Amino acid sequence: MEANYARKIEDLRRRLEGASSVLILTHDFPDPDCLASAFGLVHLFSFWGMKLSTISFGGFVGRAENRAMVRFAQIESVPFMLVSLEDYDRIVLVDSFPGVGNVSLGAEARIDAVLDHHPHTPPRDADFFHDIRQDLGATSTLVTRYLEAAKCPVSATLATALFYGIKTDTNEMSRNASAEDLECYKLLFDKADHRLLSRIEWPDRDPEYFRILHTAAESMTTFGPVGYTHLGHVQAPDYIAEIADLFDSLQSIQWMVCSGVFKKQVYFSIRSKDGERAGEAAEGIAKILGGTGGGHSNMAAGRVPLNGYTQEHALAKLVSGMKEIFGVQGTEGQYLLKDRADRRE
Ligand SMILES: [Mn+2]
Repeated sequence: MEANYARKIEDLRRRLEGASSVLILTHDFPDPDCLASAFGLVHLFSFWGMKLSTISFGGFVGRAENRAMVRFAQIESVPFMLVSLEDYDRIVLVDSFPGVGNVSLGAEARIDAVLDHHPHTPPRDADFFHDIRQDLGATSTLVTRYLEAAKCPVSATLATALFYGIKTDTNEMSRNASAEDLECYKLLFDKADHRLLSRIEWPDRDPEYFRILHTAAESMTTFGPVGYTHLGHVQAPDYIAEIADLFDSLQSIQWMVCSGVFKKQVYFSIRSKDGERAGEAAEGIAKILGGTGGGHSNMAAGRVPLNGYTQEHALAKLVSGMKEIFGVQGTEGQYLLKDRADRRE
């Protein structure tokens, strides 16, 4: 195992050799795992003598916890729209894969390295460095291994970020967590700054969060074992994932689907309690609606352009697609809060 990482990081180092600037790209609406991974790579690359590594993403950081992480760990980034690709000698993609749709980088752009743990298979003739570890619950685990193998010092702040990345992506070691994730989790636990961690995990929240909670509860509908809620327009798409996580805890359901509209696209997140076919379902629903989707067996997401259709039309299609994919076409929806309509008056 160790030797494997040593070889991998040697490949990566060679791939970056001679570069003085590296652009590290994450998903447009980054989660703690990709932020921590990118932050870890900044440390690794500077340890390797690269003068400039810049973290960038197309959207912004939405969840209060993630914003707290960026602020307290001082993870610096540049908005993708302000980045000139030609200013960078190398481009590295973390926690994502070329052409997946959640990264602003154009399909024609050159990529030098990809580090990911989502189920993607690089083409045989891929001319970029790639380490795609589907067996890992978090890219942060992979980056922790790289730092270890490179003997790069890990500060308490970096350890905290990586720990939180693994913790959130594996839902505290309960989701897709491998022995390696657990090993890194323990290692980072000892190195982390737990006061900093607590400030990240219990952040101040803006009123928008509470408005969304209210909307989510009011719109929550069950179709047998499938829960569904729609948040309307959201200020950041990661609220959708957050609500999917929270509402997946409803007793009676096996699957949870949450949708919302952001910048003329319907975003949706799917959770599966038993870790069954969430990724497949997201792909299937996206296919029916003409969008993109995919993910893990127990957590997945997708997005569909409105293409001039109204939100209502798109949602009706989303709901019928969802019912088809989960095989609950004949089931009538039940509001979680039965008196929803009355209470609205
Ligand atoms: Mn991840």
